[in-house]
Amino acid sequence: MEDIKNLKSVDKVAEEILEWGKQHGVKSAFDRAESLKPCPIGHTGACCKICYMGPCRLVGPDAEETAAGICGATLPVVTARNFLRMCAAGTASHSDHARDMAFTLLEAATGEAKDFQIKDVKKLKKVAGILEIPTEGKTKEQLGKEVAEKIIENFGRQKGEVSYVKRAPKKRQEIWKKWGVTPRGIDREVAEAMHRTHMGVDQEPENLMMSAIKVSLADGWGGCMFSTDITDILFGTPTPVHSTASIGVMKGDEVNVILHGHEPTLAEMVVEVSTEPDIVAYAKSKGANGINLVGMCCTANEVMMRHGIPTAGGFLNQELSVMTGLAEAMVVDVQCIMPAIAQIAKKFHTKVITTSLKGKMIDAIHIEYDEHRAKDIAREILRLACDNYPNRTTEGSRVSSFEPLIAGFSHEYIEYMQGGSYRGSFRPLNDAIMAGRIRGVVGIVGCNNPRIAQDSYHNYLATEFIKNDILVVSTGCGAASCAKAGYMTPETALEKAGPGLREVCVAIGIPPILHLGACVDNSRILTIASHMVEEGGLGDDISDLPAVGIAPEWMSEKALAIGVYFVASGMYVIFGSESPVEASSVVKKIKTDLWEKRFGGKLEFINDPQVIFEKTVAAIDGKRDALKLKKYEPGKFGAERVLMTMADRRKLEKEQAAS
Ligand code: MSK
Repeated sequence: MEDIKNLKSVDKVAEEILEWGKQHGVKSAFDRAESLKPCPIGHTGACCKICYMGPCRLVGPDAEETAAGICGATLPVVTARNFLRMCAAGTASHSDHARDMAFTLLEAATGEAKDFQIKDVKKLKKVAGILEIPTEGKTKEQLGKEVAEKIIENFGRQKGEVSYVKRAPKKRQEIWKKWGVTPRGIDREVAEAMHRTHMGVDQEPENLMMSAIKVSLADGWGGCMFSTDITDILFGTPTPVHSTASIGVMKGDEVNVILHGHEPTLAEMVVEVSTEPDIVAYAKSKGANGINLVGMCCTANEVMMRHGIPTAGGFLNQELSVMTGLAEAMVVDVQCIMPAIAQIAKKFHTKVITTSLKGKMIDAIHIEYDEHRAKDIAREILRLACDNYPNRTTEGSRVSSFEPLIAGFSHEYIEYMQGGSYRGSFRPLNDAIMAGRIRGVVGIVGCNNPRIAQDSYHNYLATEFIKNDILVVSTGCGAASCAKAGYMTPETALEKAGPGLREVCVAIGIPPILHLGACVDNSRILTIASHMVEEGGLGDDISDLPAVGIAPEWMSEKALAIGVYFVASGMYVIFGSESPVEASSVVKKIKTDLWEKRFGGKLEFINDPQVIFEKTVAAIDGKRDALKLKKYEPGKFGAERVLMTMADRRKLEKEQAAS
């Protein structure tokens, strides 16, 4: 890793654009991260600004023991309070996204949002079953309405528990009950976290950190999981799809429209109308050969998983994609959108279009999304982009290389690929782990952060893990990193995976790094983990699985909430980059020792990918030992059931359909 220390990115195309920017005096977050050093208080102390007797700075060599704010809040209290607020903000963000999805489902079902339909009835029925809504004799619209209403009720629920809590293994639910962290309603947990952190309420670090667990559980087993399910119901549950990744997916002779942000509703409509003859003809009338849609951040993951729309990459590629000079429009909604894009766009011809009432931006064009006329708005946006095509100049770094990938691994498909429609299960995966063919599973998720060479930790860890027979599942910008590096193809298994993992991937025809979707789709990892427990042979709780969660280049509050809900679900979680609680040994002990004792999972911040790798492997091997599984040895496997190939599956399905 030494050689990447002086790099800004290991994404070759991004590097090319950054070089162009250097030569032409165009700066981006990569440059600002160099000139703007992180505030040192975050590393060595804490800053409290929740009331205006301060802000109070708690710094100094003995700050943990001696420093206090004007009210008397100590450094551990301030640190824990700040941490809890970050988790609450992360939960609020995912969950507000989920709420919008639920209202879209409701209006699609009642016919008020005519451009939306329920596409996946099988998934709708499955979700209805989990929510204990009878399905018999109901139209998909009736059922969709009931499902949407039940989910919406989960946000404002005051008592009881979030409906999806029961999807966790029984033992896990008991642990949550025992420690009083079972989330009630999503909004209630966010409101309570904000209340507890108001001046003069919760003064105990341990109590504050337990609240962080509770509010984050409302995110994972609430907001994120609801969002994933509703998106599947409305737009289809993903199945493997071919696509491409890199900023170089933009085309020199077409109108390039970048879909950036998180909520897939408008993006789906843009995808639908982009092939309408009138729109294509309009693009041609402006001199272009057509319309090229390109994704960015998590909207990219959503439209890629369902339509194969190429991704221009994750968070740190947003300004760079404008710097190509090829973007006619960048359409944004909520989350992870840099305020800098409207400013950098002024140097080129790109129009930045904000579409959410929640997320406006100075110098951007605002076209407000309204689900009641979603397709009309999508057409308006595309026409505006087409109108802008003739304004394209020669300014910009033209780049054109990209990598192929296979995306679309929903948990349903992962189950299907291990046995087909009739015998789908997690048995083969569990068996492969028990036999030592697969050593364990790692989730590599989360953002990019300009404090770390872009993609370097993601890509290093992903390749090292698969080399060591560890299956990697990925979401968010982590998935974009591996995709841009060309690691998300089945061929990667042959080139880079260890012997056991390679055999499994070749038998099923999958990449050794599976693209599971957007940030909210981390819920798919929770579902997979729960199914693996249910399947048997790997313990009776998520905390028993030889699995680790990693966010190596994290930066957002959402990432933190995700990390904490994985810890609360029983997983060892490692974050790269810096720790927001570094200054307090009291808080550090809570998120490691205390949380491990209570939940079987812990949260560590380790800013060295080599150490992250070593600790992950040690944790996986430790879990294997605890389960008394065969000791992992590369190339030496225990007995296991034979994995079904695609051909076997088709044959079996034909036979069963015929019988
Ligand atoms: S977009 S939260 S930078 S993963 Fe979901 Fe990427 Fe992190 Fe945003």
